[in-house]
Amino acid sequence: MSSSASTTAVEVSGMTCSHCVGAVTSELTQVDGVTAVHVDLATGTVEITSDRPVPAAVLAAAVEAAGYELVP
Ligand SMILES: [Cu+2]
Repeated sequence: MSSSASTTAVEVSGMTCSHCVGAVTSELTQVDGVTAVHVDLATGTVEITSDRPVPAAVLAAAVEAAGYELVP
């Protein structure tokens, strides 16, 4: 694991089942620099690991592309 990797936790609203988790995970995984995505469905928390800092707006756009919303 690289020491320059960073992990960001965000909250996503609207996820209700494993399909939602899959959609959000798939969109975020395609974001440039993102190396891992872990979704906690119970809390709506999404942990994003990237090999470089990823702007919050880029993460928000990916979550929206999946059909969900980032909680500010
Ligand atoms: Cu669902």
